[in-house]
Amino acid sequence: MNVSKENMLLYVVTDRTWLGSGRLHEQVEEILESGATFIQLREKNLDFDSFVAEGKEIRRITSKYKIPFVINDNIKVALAVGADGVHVGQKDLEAKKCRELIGEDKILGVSAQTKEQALLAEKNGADYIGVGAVFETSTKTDARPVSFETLKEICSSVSIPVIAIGGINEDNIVKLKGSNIDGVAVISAVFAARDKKRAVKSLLSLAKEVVL
Ligand code: TZP
Ligand code: MG
Repeated sequence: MNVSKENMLLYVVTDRTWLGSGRLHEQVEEILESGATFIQLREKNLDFDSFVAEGKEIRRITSKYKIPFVINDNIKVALAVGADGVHVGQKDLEAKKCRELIGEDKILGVSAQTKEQALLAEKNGADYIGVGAVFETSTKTDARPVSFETLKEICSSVSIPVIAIGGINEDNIVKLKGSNIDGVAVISAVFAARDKKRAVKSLLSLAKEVVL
């Protein structure tokens, strides 16, 4: 499935770390209402049934807002939920195998840290590439740093959309200008924010400036 470049602008990845007593799907609704253009459900500690139940709630909301919705790293969950696709990293199932399992109609996102990985992912059926960590982050402790030069090189090498991820916030997002990315992916800049609506609106308008 082709994803439109407009959908890559502000890609929000879920995280329960700052959830407190709230419900994740309610936060996702707030985030979509405020203009997020893509949602990835990322769960590292849920069992299959709870992951699917959560996914179905978020599926309902993303459908209502007509926003693409992918599941991190778990094809079985993605299919059970009726998500639009999956996102996999370099340590997960390889892109080619993922594409075979999900079929041509689903979205396949792949994380890459080098030009070679990005080109291979594109060849193997990826619809977009996530590149990072572009800045320091404590959200994913094993994230490898990717330089601005490498980010730029990846953008000019592949013809599918590229989004940057890792430590991106309202203060540093402008530093990505000139890299030729199609959007940014964030976790803590939205989920750790006290006012998520304000954070999303601000990041979206900054992302538009960076991508232009
Ligand atoms: N992949 C590379 S960095 C990262 C992921 C999932 C974490 C992004 O989280 P944050 O809070 O936006 O730095
Ligand atoms: Mg992964």
